[in-house]
Amino acid sequence: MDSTLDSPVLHVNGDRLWSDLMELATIGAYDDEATGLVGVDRQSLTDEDAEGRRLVIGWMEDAGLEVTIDPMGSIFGRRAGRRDDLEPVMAGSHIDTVATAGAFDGCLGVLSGIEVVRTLDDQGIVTERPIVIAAFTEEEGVRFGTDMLGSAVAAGRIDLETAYGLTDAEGKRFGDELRRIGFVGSAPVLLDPPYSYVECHIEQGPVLQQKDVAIGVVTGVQSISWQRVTLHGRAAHAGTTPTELRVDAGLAAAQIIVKVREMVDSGRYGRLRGTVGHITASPGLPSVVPDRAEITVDLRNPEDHHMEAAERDLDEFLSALPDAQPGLRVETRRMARTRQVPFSVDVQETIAKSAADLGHPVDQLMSGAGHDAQEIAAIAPTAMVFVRGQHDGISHNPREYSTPEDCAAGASVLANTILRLAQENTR
Ligand code: HGY
Ligand code: MN
Ligand code: MN
Repeated sequence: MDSTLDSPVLHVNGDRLWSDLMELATIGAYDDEATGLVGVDRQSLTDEDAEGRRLVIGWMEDAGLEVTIDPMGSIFGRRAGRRDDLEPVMAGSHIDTVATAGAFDGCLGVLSGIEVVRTLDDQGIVTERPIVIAAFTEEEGVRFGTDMLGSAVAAGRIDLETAYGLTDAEGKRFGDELRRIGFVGSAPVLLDPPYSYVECHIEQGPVLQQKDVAIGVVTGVQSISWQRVTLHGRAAHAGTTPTELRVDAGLAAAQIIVKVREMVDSGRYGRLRGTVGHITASPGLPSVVPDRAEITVDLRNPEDHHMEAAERDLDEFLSALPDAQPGLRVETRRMARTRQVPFSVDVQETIAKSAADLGHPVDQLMSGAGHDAQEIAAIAPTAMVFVRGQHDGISHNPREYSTPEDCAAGASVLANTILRLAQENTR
C-alpha cells in the first residue's frame, strides 16, 4: 500500500459526468404513471439496451479506450499503463436496468469509470498499471431471471451454456437475443483476474442519507435467494363450487406471501428481508377460482446461516401446503442464489484514504443490493464506493435520485482509488 500519493488529488468533471448520466437515461425513457416522473426501462438485450451499449462504447472510444466484448456481451474498455504487462485495475458496473428504473443504478459506476479515464487524460497522468472500465451484461436479472449474470460468467460461477439457455417471459433465449442485438463478443469467456476491482454505485437505501454523509465504503454484499413458485390448482365456478371442493391456487399464493412476511417479522432469521415482487393468477377472471398462480420469492440476509434456515423453513411450508388443499401441486424453480460476500479490507482502506484526501467523511456499510462486485470479488480484491441517494435512497423506481455533487464526489473517490491502486506493487 503506497503511503503517499505522489500525484495530485483528482477531481472529476462533475458536469461531464452528469451530462452523460442524463443522456444515457434518455434511452429507454418512459412516462411512469405511478410517479408522474420519467423512468427508464432498458432491460438487457433489448433494442434500448443495444442503443445504450453503442452510446457507452462511443464514449469509451472517444476517451481513447481499447474496447473488447466477451461472449456474454460484457463490454471492457482498456487504458494502457506504463507497465502494460501488469494486471489492470478494473472499475465498472452495469447499464441494464429494471423495468421501472431511475438514471443511476449501475450507470453511475460505468460512466464514473469513463470519467476517471478522461480526468487522468486531462491531468496527463499515465498510471503504472493498465485500467479497464467494464459494463457487465444482465446485472439486474429481471429479464432472464438470474442477477449478476454477465459478471458471474466472467468470474466462472455460471457457465456460458447455462446463461445462453436462460429464457425471458416470452420464451426468448439469452443467446439468441444477444446474437440478435449483435453483441456476441470474441474476448475470452473467463476474465483474466484484475489486480483489483472497484465499483461506484448509488447506495439504493436510506443509510447514507440518514447518516448525512455522501460517501460509503462498502464492506460486502448480503446473501440473495431468488425462486419462482408455481401453484397448480383446479379452475372452478366461483359461485357454484363449495369451498371444500376447491383447489385454489390463488389462496396458496396468498398463504406464501403472508408466510414470508411472518418469517421476516418473527426475528428468528436475523435481518431477513423477503419480497414477493411478481404475482400472477390465471385465468385471472372474477368468477373463476384460479387454477394456476405464479410468484417470485426474493430473500436477502447478511448472515448465511440465517438465510439457510429461512430457505429450509420456507421449503417445509411449501411442501405442507397441499395438506390444506388436497390436489394442489407446488412447483419451485431456483432463479438465483449467492452467499454473503465480504470485500477486501485493503481496497476498502484505499477507498477510505481517497475519500479522506477529498475531505469526505464516510460511513462503512454492507450492501443490501446485489452487485457485479460480488462476483468479481471471487477472482480479485474488490470493494465498492457508495454514493448517497435522496428520498430515503429509493431505487428500482423512477424516484431514484442522487445529486450532481454527490455523483461527482463518488466519481472523484473512485478516481483517486484507481490511481492509488494503479501505482501499487509495481516495483
Ligand atoms: O436485485 C439486486 O439486488 C440488484 O439490483 N440486482
Ligand atoms: Mn445495480
Ligand atoms: Mn439494480
